[in-house]
Formats: sequence, structure tokens, C-alpha cells
Amino acid sequence: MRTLRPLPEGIRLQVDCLRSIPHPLAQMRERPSVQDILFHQYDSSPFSEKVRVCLGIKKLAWIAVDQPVIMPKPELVALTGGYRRIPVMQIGADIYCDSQLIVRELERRFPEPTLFPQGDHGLAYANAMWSDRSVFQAAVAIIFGGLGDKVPAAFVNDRTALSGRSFDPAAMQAAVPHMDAQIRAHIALLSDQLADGRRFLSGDSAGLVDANGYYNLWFIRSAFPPAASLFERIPHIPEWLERVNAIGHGKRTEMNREAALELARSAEPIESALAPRDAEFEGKQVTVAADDYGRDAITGLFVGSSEHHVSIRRNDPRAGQVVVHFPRIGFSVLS
Ligand SMILES: N[C@@H](CCC(=O)N[C@@H](CS)C(=O)NCC(=O)O)C(=O)O
Repeated sequence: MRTLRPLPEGIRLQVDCLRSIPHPLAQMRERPSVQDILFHQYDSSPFSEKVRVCLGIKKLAWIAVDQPVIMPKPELVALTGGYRRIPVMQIGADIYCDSQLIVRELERRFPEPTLFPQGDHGLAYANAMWSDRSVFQAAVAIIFGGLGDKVPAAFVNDRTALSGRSFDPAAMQAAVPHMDAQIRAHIALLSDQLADGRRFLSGDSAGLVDANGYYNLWFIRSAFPPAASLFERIPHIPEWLERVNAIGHGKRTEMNREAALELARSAEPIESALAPRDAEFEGKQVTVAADDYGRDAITGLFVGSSEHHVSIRRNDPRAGQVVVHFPRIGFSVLS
């Protein structure tokens, strides 16, 4: 049995989730440039934590643009054309949706230090399908089932709209024993991987797989601390979590949402190349949508693609001419 302590203040504020809490180290960016990494996020967001760890591994400077936890998000959708999920990365007038593609773009633009210290790029990217779907789903049920009726109605309604089905903490409560068992089994995989004494999942240096493995446990620990007892005694896990935590998040400053829009308006999107197999779509209007949740359709002109991404150009009254990039995996493209 878990002992339920009263929620600490930080957690209460997090589930309040209707206001942005300024980051304790908040420092406004003075002279932003179109080269800067603008990261649209909120502090309690687990997928943002995945990317923040990657920014830490790469020792990058970046600018947090805090977005609301629930809709409406007028500045974010002005940039993306309707994609509402968090995180989103903006560099000038290029907008990268989904942590999969954000990580890929960070590696492309800032290859050293790499997120793939042992190579194995394909496997490390594939590993996100495990963390982002199976483990995340278990973490959500454990956290929100645990919080139960402490979850504010506005959050429940927003996440119901996001997922297209009832987001019901009471029903999640019933699933907690099963999800506890699931998460223990997932974490046992991490423990097995660390059993030979390595410091990180793929060896002596941290990489994407560590960020993937870490962020759901961080989410549980920060959003519903009683459930951290699930992994506190699994061999090698606490020490590894400490090591990943110690990497930090790189160098963070802050920018407000209006300034991010202004920066998009002042920038030109980068040139996009088109994969040969997509030649027939060039310059055509297409609609891109996530295939799991937050399936809002985003419309624009097909201007770029590869095996891993698609890019559409759109003109927005507030953001100007932007190119929005999406991963292929988990997104549909319809003409
Ligand atoms: N596959 C997406 C999932 C992103 C996701 O689910 N993000 C959560 C926050 S961590 C979200 O957007 N929740 C709804 C919201 O914030 O509006 C990714 O990897 O970026």
C-alpha cells in the first residue's frame, strides 16, 4: 500500500495548471536572434523534459517561451497553424512540432556533443515509441489516477477534448494496479540495461535513450511523488536518475510569447528539400494531423520532406510566413 501524503505546494500549483509559474531562474533574453532556439513549453510537461535533457546533453543555450497548460493557446497555434501540443521548437520562422522531430533537428544543427554516443541512431529514435506511448500511458494513469478528484475540472475537460475520449481520473484509479505492474516491468528493462555498471543506458556518456527513459519517471516523481516509491528501490535506477538529473538543461533564458511571434515575422524560413517520392505534392495544399491525440488538422503548402519529416508553408496574420515541420511517424499527410 502506498501512503498518501498531502500534496506539496509545488504539486498543488501544477495541478492547478491554469497559470504559468515563472521559472525560478527566469532571466529574460535581451537581444534575441533568428538563430536562437526558442522552446515553447511549460515546466511540468514531460515531453518538454525529454527535450530539456537533450539540450543539457548538448550544453546548448535556449530560450523558454512558456505556453498555457490548457487551451486556448493563441500564440502557439498562430505559429503552428493549429497544432496545440507541447513542446514545439521555433528557430526564426521554422517551427518544429513533436519532440521526435525537435530532437532530430537539434542533432542536425548541433551535432556535438551527440545524442548517440554509441551510434545506433535508428534504435535510439525507435526507442521513443516505447517511452512516448507505452511508458507514458502508464505514467499518466498512475499520476492522474493517484490525484483523482484533485485534478481540476478545467484540466479534465481540456484533456477530454485533446484525446477525443473521456479523460477520467476516477476510471484511471481502477487501472492503477495494472499500470503499476506495467511501469515496474518497463523500469526493469532500464535496470537490466544498467546492470553491468555502466553510467548511462548506452555506455559512459548520456544520450537520447537516457532522456527517453528518464522523462516519465521524472513526470511521476514531480507530479505525484508517492508513486516514486515504485522505482526507488529498483536496482541501479535511483543512481541513474541522479546522473541524468545532474546533466541539467543547458543554459536557459526566457522570452514572452508576443516576442516569439515578432521574431517569426522578422525571419525567413530555411530552404527545404523535397524527397523524390513526394515530387507530386510539391507546392500543393496538404493537411497534416497527428494520428493519436491532439489530431487538429494543419493546412499548408507542401514544401519539404525526407523519410523522417514533412514541411508545410503557411502565412499567418500574426506569425507571418512560417514553415511548420512534422515527423512522419505518428502523423498523416493528406492532399
Ligand atoms: N508525440 C508528442 C506528444 C506531446 C504531448 O503529448 N505533450 C503533452 C504535454 S507533455 C501535451 O501536449 N498535452 C496537451 C497540452 O499541453 O495542450 C511529442 O513527442 O511531442
